[in-house]
Amino acid sequence: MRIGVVCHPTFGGSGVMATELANHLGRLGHDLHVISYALPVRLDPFNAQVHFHEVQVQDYPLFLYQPYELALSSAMVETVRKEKLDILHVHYAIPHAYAAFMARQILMDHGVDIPVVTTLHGTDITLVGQLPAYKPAVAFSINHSTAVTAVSESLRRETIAQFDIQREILVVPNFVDVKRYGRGDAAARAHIAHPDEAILCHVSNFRKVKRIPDVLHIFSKVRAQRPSKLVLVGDGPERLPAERLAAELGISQDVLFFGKTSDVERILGVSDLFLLPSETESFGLAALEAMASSVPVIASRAGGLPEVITHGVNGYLEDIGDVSGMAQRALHILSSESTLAMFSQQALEASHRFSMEQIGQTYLKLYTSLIHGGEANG
Ligand code: GMT
Repeated sequence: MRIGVVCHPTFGGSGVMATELANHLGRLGHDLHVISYALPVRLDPFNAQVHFHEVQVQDYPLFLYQPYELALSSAMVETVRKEKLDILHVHYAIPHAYAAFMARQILMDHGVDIPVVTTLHGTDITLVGQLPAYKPAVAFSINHSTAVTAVSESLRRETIAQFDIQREILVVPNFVDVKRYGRGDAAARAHIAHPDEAILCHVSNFRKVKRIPDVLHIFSKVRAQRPSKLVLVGDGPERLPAERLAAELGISQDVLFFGKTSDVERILGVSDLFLLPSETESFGLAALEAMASSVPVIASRAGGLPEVITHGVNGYLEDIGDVSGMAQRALHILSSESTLAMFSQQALEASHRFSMEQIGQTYLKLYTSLIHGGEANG
């Protein structure tokens, strides 16, 4: 199959999912053409089946804002025609689903009718998609995609509740390549913490929705009861305020800001607990990656997180903002080696429900049915 993929190239979960899916399908022998404004971080340079096409945005002094969607639609048209693509899969509705609709219309004038799959990831529906400047265009492009998938049942329901949706939306959850993750040894751990210290971890793009202050307050309460370190991976607008809050709480010496590192697997591999107290989270790919590294998760009972984490089995879910409850749960998991080992083992087992092989097949089946004119969902 010849598949076009459109995604944001950044560290966010939708770009990671799109890229890992492209890498995986490429390894299965399909031809993948990834279209974006920059090389996606996780795109495998050693996979000859995966090709990158950069969107060229032309500058012109008349414009205050350069028309990226136009350039993207043109790049899609050009790539579909040149590479004879069978299908386009766009990740994150804004602006990709809208640009894909235009590309499809243009291609029809060239006698090409290409199916478009739109995958909704989260804030394209729950936050950005709600802004009046985008909402009608998001609803329109969801209704006019050939097929639409959402990464959780919660996101599917939210989309239907928030937009005037005239079509079916399939749930295809995110996945993890469990082979990439594993436990690090004592020597690796020693780089971060003393042998008697627990290692708590958080990975995100440090935006308000992640409730970074809650991460610090939970850690501060845990640290008051037992020696521990907090590793923060990622960067974004909430990072500087977080550094200030850590100082105010007097915990700076035990909070390590690692920024945008590509060593997430190794860090998860030495972590004991993962914290994700988000305001909303359509799925929580970072939590799934932690679980694949045998790390239990303390999270908020929000969005699609209960579809990934089972309360009391591979972590705990508490109300949004309940930092005391989350700290208590963290301390319980860390209370003995056997409790931690049990939660860790159960986290690893749960991650296998979201295997890359299985979800990859689900997407391939969807593509096949659409290429052959099927009405997979609408
Ligand atoms: O909003 C973000 O955090 C970024 C966004 C993205 O595009 O990367 O993340 C969303 O998509 C991820 C991949 O499907 C999900 O795992 C995240 O839960 C989701 N984020 C939110 O819903 C806040």
